[in-house]
Amino acid sequence: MSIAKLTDAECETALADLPDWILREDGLAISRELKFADFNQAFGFMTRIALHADKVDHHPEWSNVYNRVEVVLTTHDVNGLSALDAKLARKLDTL
Ligand code: H2B
Repeated sequence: MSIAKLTDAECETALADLPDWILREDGLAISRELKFADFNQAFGFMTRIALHADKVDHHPEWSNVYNRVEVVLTTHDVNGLSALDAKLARKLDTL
């Protein structure tokens, strides 16, 4: 599947819809930190995202410490952001 890298203007438009996400300084990734009640909630969230990510074949970079999950989204295939990152970010926001 071929996917296009978002232009700067498209990144801005996408981020306007994603207020909890931060554009990395180099403009090639977005990130968000999520906090849960405990590890069980955090890992349950990661499990649901993992199943979704594999289904859509677009995977987050992330780390977890106890109740905290740090997520970085980027599209390796275009070396930057694509519509897939915006879509996955919205999915994370809804779960
Ligand atoms: N995830 C992310 N975040 N970026 C990609 O470019 C990507 C991916 N590519 N998951 C997919 C898998 C690709 O490697 C496979 C072959 O479709």
